[in-house]
Amino acid sequence: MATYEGKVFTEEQEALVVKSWTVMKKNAAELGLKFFLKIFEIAPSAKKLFSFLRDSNVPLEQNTKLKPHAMSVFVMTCESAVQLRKAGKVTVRESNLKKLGATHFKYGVVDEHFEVTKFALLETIKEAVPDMWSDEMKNAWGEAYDRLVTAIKIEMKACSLAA
Ligand code: ISQ
Repeated sequence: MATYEGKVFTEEQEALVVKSWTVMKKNAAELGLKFFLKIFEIAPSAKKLFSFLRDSNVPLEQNTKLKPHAMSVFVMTCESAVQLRKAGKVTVRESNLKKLGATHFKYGVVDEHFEVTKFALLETIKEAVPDMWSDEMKNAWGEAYDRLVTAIKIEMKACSLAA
Protein backbone atom coordinates (compact mmCIF):
# COMPACT_ATOMS: atom_id res chain seq x y z
CA MET A 1 0.00 0.00 0.00
CA ALA A 2 1.15 3.53 -0.71
CA THR A 3 0.77 5.79 2.33
CA TYR A 4 0.69 9.56 2.39
CA GLU A 5 0.07 10.99 5.85
CA GLY A 6 -1.29 14.39 6.86
CA LYS A 7 -3.68 16.05 9.28
CA VAL A 8 -6.58 14.27 10.94
CA PHE A 9 -9.71 13.61 8.88
CA THR A 10 -12.65 13.22 11.22
CA GLU A 11 -15.62 10.87 11.31
CA GLU A 12 -17.89 13.91 10.72
CA GLN A 13 -15.94 14.85 7.59
CA GLU A 14 -16.17 11.31 6.28
CA ALA A 15 -19.93 11.31 6.97
CA LEU A 16 -20.39 14.59 5.06
CA VAL A 17 -18.64 13.19 2.00
CA VAL A 18 -20.34 9.79 2.09
CA LYS A 19 -23.87 11.12 2.70
CA SER A 20 -23.68 13.64 -0.14
CA TRP A 21 -22.21 11.05 -2.51
CA THR A 22 -25.02 8.61 -1.60
CA VAL A 23 -27.53 11.20 -2.82
CA MET A 24 -25.53 12.33 -5.85
CA LYS A 25 -24.74 8.92 -7.27
CA LYS A 26 -28.42 8.37 -8.12
CA ASN A 27 -27.95 11.13 -10.65
CA ALA A 28 -24.50 10.08 -11.76
CA ALA A 29 -24.85 10.59 -15.54
CA GLU A 30 -26.10 14.17 -15.35
CA LEU A 31 -23.63 14.98 -12.61
CA GLY A 32 -20.65 13.63 -14.53
CA LEU A 33 -21.56 15.64 -17.61
CA LYS A 34 -22.05 18.84 -15.62
CA PHE A 35 -18.69 18.31 -13.92
CA PHE A 36 -16.82 18.00 -17.22
CA LEU A 37 -18.71 20.86 -18.86
CA LYS A 38 -17.54 23.04 -15.96
CA ILE A 39 -13.94 21.88 -16.35
CA PHE A 40 -13.98 22.64 -20.09
CA GLU A 41 -15.75 25.96 -19.59
CA ILE A 42 -12.93 27.14 -17.30
CA ALA A 43 -10.13 25.40 -19.19
CA PRO A 44 -11.15 24.68 -22.83
CA SER A 45 -7.62 23.50 -23.64
CA ALA A 46 -8.03 20.58 -21.21
CA LYS A 47 -10.21 18.92 -23.88
CA LYS A 48 -7.10 18.25 -25.91
CA LEU A 49 -5.78 15.96 -23.17
CA PHE A 50 -8.55 13.42 -23.70
CA SER A 51 -7.94 11.23 -26.75
CA PHE A 52 -11.58 10.08 -26.69
CA LEU A 53 -12.68 13.72 -27.15
CA ARG A 54 -9.97 14.75 -29.58
CA ASP A 55 -10.68 11.92 -32.00
CA SER A 56 -14.46 12.08 -31.77
CA ASN A 57 -17.14 13.96 -33.68
CA VAL A 58 -19.78 13.02 -31.12
CA PRO A 59 -21.04 15.96 -29.02
CA LEU A 60 -19.74 16.02 -25.43
CA GLU A 61 -23.23 15.27 -24.14
CA GLN A 62 -23.24 11.95 -25.99
CA ASN A 63 -19.69 10.85 -25.28
CA THR A 64 -19.93 7.55 -23.41
CA LYS A 65 -16.37 7.71 -22.02
CA LEU A 66 -16.87 10.97 -20.19
CA LYS A 67 -19.23 9.61 -17.56
CA PRO A 68 -17.00 6.77 -16.26
CA HIS A 69 -14.08 9.20 -16.12
CA ALA A 70 -16.06 11.75 -14.17
CA MET A 71 -17.36 9.06 -11.84
CA SER A 72 -13.89 7.82 -11.03
CA VAL A 73 -12.97 11.32 -9.78
CA PHE A 74 -16.02 11.34 -7.48
CA VAL A 75 -15.64 7.73 -6.34
CA MET A 76 -11.90 7.95 -5.68
CA THR A 77 -12.30 11.19 -3.74
CA CYS A 78 -15.08 9.60 -1.69
CA GLU A 79 -12.96 6.48 -1.08
CA SER A 80 -10.06 8.70 -0.04
CA ALA A 81 -12.31 10.32 2.58
CA VAL A 82 -13.09 6.89 4.03
CA GLN A 83 -9.42 5.88 3.99
CA LEU A 84 -8.32 9.17 5.57
CA ARG A 85 -10.70 8.67 8.48
CA LYS A 86 -9.87 4.97 8.91
CA ALA A 87 -6.12 5.07 8.39
CA GLY A 88 -5.21 8.77 8.61
CA LYS A 89 -3.85 8.54 5.07
CA VAL A 90 -4.81 7.82 1.48
CA THR A 91 -4.31 4.09 1.03
CA VAL A 92 -5.25 3.62 -2.62
CA ARG A 93 -3.61 0.38 -3.80
CA GLU A 94 -0.10 1.17 -4.91
CA SER A 95 -0.59 -0.38 -8.36
CA ASN A 96 -3.68 1.80 -8.97
CA LEU A 97 -1.90 4.91 -7.80
CA LYS A 98 1.11 4.15 -10.01
CA LYS A 99 -1.20 3.69 -12.98
CA LEU A 100 -3.02 6.94 -12.21
CA GLY A 101 0.29 8.79 -11.80
CA ALA A 102 1.64 7.34 -15.04
CA THR A 103 -1.51 8.21 -17.03
CA HIS A 104 -1.69 11.77 -15.77
CA PHE A 105 2.02 12.22 -16.43
CA LYS A 106 1.81 10.71 -19.93
CA TYR A 107 -1.06 13.00 -20.97
CA GLY A 108 0.62 16.12 -19.59
CA VAL A 109 -1.73 16.95 -16.70
CA VAL A 110 -0.32 19.91 -14.74
CA ASP A 111 -1.12 21.66 -11.42
CA GLU A 112 -3.66 24.00 -13.06
CA HIS A 113 -5.72 21.03 -14.25
CA PHE A 114 -5.90 19.64 -10.73
CA GLU A 115 -6.97 23.09 -9.46
CA VAL A 116 -9.67 23.52 -12.11
CA THR A 117 -10.91 20.01 -11.41
CA LYS A 118 -11.14 20.74 -7.68
CA PHE A 119 -13.13 23.91 -8.33
CA ALA A 120 -15.46 22.11 -10.76
CA LEU A 121 -15.89 19.18 -8.35
CA LEU A 122 -16.89 21.44 -5.44
CA GLU A 123 -19.22 23.55 -7.61
CA THR A 124 -20.91 20.43 -9.01
CA ILE A 125 -21.49 19.05 -5.50
CA LYS A 126 -22.78 22.42 -4.27
CA GLU A 127 -25.34 22.52 -7.10
CA ALA A 128 -26.27 18.84 -6.71
CA VAL A 129 -27.00 18.96 -2.95
CA PRO A 130 -27.78 22.63 -2.18
CA ASP A 131 -29.73 21.76 0.99
CA MET A 132 -26.84 19.79 2.48
CA TRP A 133 -24.09 22.14 1.32
CA SER A 134 -22.02 23.89 4.01
CA ASP A 135 -18.47 25.16 4.55
CA GLU A 136 -17.78 21.95 6.47
CA MET A 137 -18.92 19.82 3.52
CA LYS A 138 -16.82 21.90 1.12
CA ASN A 139 -13.77 21.48 3.36
CA ALA A 140 -14.30 17.73 3.74
CA TRP A 141 -14.53 17.09 -0.04
CA GLY A 142 -11.72 19.59 -0.67
CA GLU A 143 -9.41 17.95 1.86
CA ALA A 144 -10.10 14.43 0.56
CA TYR A 145 -9.45 15.64 -3.01
CA ASP A 146 -6.23 17.46 -2.04
CA ARG A 147 -4.85 14.41 -0.26
CA LEU A 148 -5.68 12.14 -3.21
CA VAL A 149 -4.04 14.61 -5.61
CA THR A 150 -0.92 14.77 -3.42
CA ALA A 151 -0.66 10.98 -3.67
CA ILE A 152 -1.13 11.08 -7.47
CA LYS A 153 1.45 13.87 -7.86
CA ILE A 154 4.06 11.87 -5.92
CA GLU A 155 3.62 9.07 -8.47
CA MET A 156 3.76 11.58 -11.35
CA LYS A 157 7.03 12.93 -9.98
CA ALA A 158 8.44 9.39 -9.86
CA CYS A 159 7.51 9.04 -13.57
CA SER A 160 9.19 12.33 -14.45
CA LEU A 161 12.41 11.29 -12.68
CA ALA A 162 12.42 7.94 -14.46
CA ALA A 163 11.79 9.54 -17.89
C1 ISQ B 1 -8.05 14.34 -15.92
N1 ISQ B 1 -8.95 13.73 -15.11
C2 ISQ B 1 -9.96 14.46 -14.59
C3 ISQ B 1 -10.11 15.81 -14.88
C4 ISQ B 1 -9.21 16.45 -15.70
C5 ISQ B 1 -9.29 17.81 -16.00
C6 ISQ B 1 -8.37 18.42 -16.82
C7 ISQ B 1 -7.33 17.69 -17.36
C8 ISQ B 1 -7.22 16.35 -17.07
C9 ISQ B 1 -8.14 15.71 -16.23
